[in-house]
Amino acid sequence: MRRSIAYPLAVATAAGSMVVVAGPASAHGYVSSPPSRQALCAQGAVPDCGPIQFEPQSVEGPKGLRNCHANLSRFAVLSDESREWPAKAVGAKVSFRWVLTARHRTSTWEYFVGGTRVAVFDDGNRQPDAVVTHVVDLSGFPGRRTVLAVWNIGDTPMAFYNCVDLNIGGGTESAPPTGPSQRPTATPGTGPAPTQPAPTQPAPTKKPVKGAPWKPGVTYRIGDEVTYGGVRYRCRQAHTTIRSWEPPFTPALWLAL
Ligand SMILES: [Cu+2]
Repeated sequence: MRRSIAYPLAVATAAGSMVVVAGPASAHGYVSSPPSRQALCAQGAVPDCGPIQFEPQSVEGPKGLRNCHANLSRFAVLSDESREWPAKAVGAKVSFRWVLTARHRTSTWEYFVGGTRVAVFDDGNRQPDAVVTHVVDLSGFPGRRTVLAVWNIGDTPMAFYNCVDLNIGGGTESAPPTGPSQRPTATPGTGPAPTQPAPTQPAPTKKPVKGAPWKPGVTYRIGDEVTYGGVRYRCRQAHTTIRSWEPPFTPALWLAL
């Protein structure tokens, strides 16, 4: 699309590595939470994804497709089921959060499980906010599922596609079990049982420290403050960061202080 905002994608990170993407950067939108496959690639949670890791917002294709990569060969990894895509444990009602870097007029947002459309949100060709959240009832689809989330653009024939792997049911959002729970067994006759270790905790979430350097792969909330390039920024919209969305290039997300 021509109305995209081109964020500079050649950004020197603090580590000194250089991200270079050929051609104009197209910035559109993707599902950041629960993390879509492209978000997992961008966060580095799934390695070796190829170019999608630098532009998770760019899985764009004609309307009506029903796959994860919008028929784009350079993003084919997104439909590779041999990858072990981690499934986020969620309750029956799931809040899908999109981060949009180009707020295109929108006809509808659709959510599919298998061949079934489980939810549709009609925006009536309006311009959405930079962060859009939908609550979708997935109680009819327990267990491990791949949800296809689609953003249908209002003024072009195009749409954006996201596959989100979920483990649906079983209460609120929590980390998936990391293995059989360890239970110390007291050997009879050897005295008191060993001290019970703390029960398995959910994986610690990266909690931003106020004023700490901006980092990719961190979930920031409104009001969080970071430092980048010697400038302090305050988060304007909750989101999970990716490389190439450093605060100077994402005014919709960060307010310079
Ligand atoms: Cu666009």
